[in-house]
Formats: sequence, structure tokens, C-alpha cells
Amino acid sequence: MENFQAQFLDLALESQALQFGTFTLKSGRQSPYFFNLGFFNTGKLLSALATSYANAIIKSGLKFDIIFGPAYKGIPLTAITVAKLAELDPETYGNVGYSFNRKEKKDHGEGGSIVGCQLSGKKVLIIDDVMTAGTAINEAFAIIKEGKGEVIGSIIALDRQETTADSELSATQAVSKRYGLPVISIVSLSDIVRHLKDKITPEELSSIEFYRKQYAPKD
Ligand code: OMP
Repeated sequence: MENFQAQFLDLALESQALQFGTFTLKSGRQSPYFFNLGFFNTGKLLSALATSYANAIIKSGLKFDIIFGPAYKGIPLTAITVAKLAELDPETYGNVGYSFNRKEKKDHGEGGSIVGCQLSGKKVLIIDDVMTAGTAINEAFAIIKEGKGEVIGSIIALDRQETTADSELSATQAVSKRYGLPVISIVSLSDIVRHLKDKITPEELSSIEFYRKQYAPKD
């Protein structure tokens, strides 16, 4: 595991972004853990979060013109990540743009539903928080298509590595296959288990292992 991944997981635990208990997911599944990126809510935590996203992007070698963050949660993510990339590697990323959508269209002022860089003719990386079944990310693909941008991949903080209801692949694998594009993440459920197994209770660990087996993708 890379340093930035270990640091990210330690901060997730410390900030209680990563919680253990019983949670109902968007998909309706009952999960023994939940990752709420909204808990990265101070300057210090956001700066560390941006560093994690930026390092994962740099490691991937992906090249793009714009990072698009779907409203609402993707909005601060795109802003902090483009700023951090420009800070870490100004030569490669100094001119990467940021962009997000409005939930409701505006008919005055600058108009339209895209704020920041317009997407037309641009290579776009989608940034989001967590992927479970891939619903949120599919919506982002549709928005970029409408804006005539070209999606080149997607980055998320956590890949929960769960199968979708209609596939034996994980949601990230299914999205990647459907669009023929990479979906990268700062960490995955395997990283959580590997890095935190000595830092969480045996009960928490065994309920996560049980859940993981239940929704594990077929190799
Ligand atoms: P999908 O759209 O099904 O991929 O679920 C991802 C979304 O679910 C995220 O954008 C969150 O809104 C929410 N979520 C989390 O934030 N953290 C989790 O650990 C799990 C979920 C979830 O509901 O699946």
C-alpha cells in the first residue's frame, strides 16, 4: 500500500468518516460500515483529502483537461483536487480546469447547467466520493455527454468492491467495462481490511468480512 493510501485511511478513522455499525445504503443493502466523505470538513482534512486524490491521479498517469465533480458532493472535490494537482505538479496539471453541474438550470446570468470550464471538446475526468452500485457515476457520464465532453476516466475515494444487482462484476468493473474506461480509487474495501485489521474490533472486522463475501465479485 502507498503512503498516501495509509494516511488517507488513518484520517478516515480519526475523522469518523469511516464508521462501523448498521447502515442502509442507497442500494437498499444493509452494510456494517459506511464511508461519509462529508466528515473531511476542516481545512486540514480537506487539504489531506486533496493530496490523496491528487496522488492517486498522478500515479494513474491519466491525462485530461478538466475534472468534473457532480453536484453536490463532487463540487468541493473537483475544486480542491485541481488546486492540489497544480501545487504538486504545475507543469503537468497547472492548466487543468474544474467544472460542476447545477442541479437546477439557470435562465439568466451565465445560463446553462455547467459551472466552471465548459465541457465541449474537452477530455474530462469525473471525480466522486464512493462507488457502490455505480448509479451516481452513470448520471455524471450522461451530463458530460450532453455537454459534448469526452470522459477519459473516473476517480473515487472508495471503491466498495460490491457486485451490482444484475452483474457478477463489481460496480467499478462494470462501469469500466461499459464505457471502456479506467475507474481508479484512492482505496478499496480490500485496503480498508488490510490496513485497519489491527485498528478495529474483531467484531467489526468479522462483520465486514461477512458482508464482503456476500457481495464479492466473481474473479
Ligand atoms: P452508488 O450510486 O450506488 O454507486 O452509491 C454511491 C453513493 O452512495 C455515494 O455517492 C454516496 O452518496 C452513498 N454512499 C456513501 O457515501 N458511502 C458509503 O459507504 C456507501 C454509500 C451508499 O449508499 O452506497
